[in-house]
Amino acid sequence: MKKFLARLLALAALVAAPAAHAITLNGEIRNIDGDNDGFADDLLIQRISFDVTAGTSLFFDSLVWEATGVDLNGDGELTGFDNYMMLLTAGGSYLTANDDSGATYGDGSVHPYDSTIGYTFGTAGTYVITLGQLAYSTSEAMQGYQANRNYYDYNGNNLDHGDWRLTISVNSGSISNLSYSNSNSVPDTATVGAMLGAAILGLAAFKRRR
Ligand SMILES: [Ca+2]
Ligand SMILES: [Ca+2]
Ligand SMILES: [Ca+2]
Ligand SMILES: [Ca+2]
Repeated sequence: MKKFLARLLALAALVAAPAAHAITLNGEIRNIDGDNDGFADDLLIQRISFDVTAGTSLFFDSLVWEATGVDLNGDGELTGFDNYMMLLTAGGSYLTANDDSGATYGDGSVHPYDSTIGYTFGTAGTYVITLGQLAYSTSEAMQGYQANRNYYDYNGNNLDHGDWRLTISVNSGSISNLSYSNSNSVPDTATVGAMLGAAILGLAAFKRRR
């Protein structure tokens, strides 16, 4: 009877657990004047902050390398760079980082240069995931740029920026207060949620019309 009860409780927990879901963000890196010396000669490192509850398990999956000539993220451009991701606490303590990954293909990636990070957060709090061109230090991740470094596309395309897409799969726990500012795609971090919502609604409406 005890065994049966335990099994029933386990089943109830399984049913009550929220289904895994994913959040998709898009942006670009490009040269900016990060050190304010009057020259846009510093390379942006995208910073995305978020809160998690204790025990939250996330999988960060990037898509940046459109090596097959197919516009994988549907932004009308073919770009690519060898990206690198780093996970830190809001205070700047390094947690983990990844350059290349064999687990990157679930989001449509075609090249292992697209990094991934899987991480389970033991402590609730605010954390930061960063995405930039290989490679950068913890202090560069915190300031959000690499000084005196120019962007270059992977195959010499005459582009001044690199597009990226980041899919965050929430395998357990919860993520909130996702916020990032991207100098070209997102004007105001406070409106990111609203814009994402509007974009999703817009896409749904577009799909319905077709
Ligand atoms: Ca500068
Ligand atoms: Ca593209
Ligand atoms: Ca990927
Ligand atoms: Ca890489």
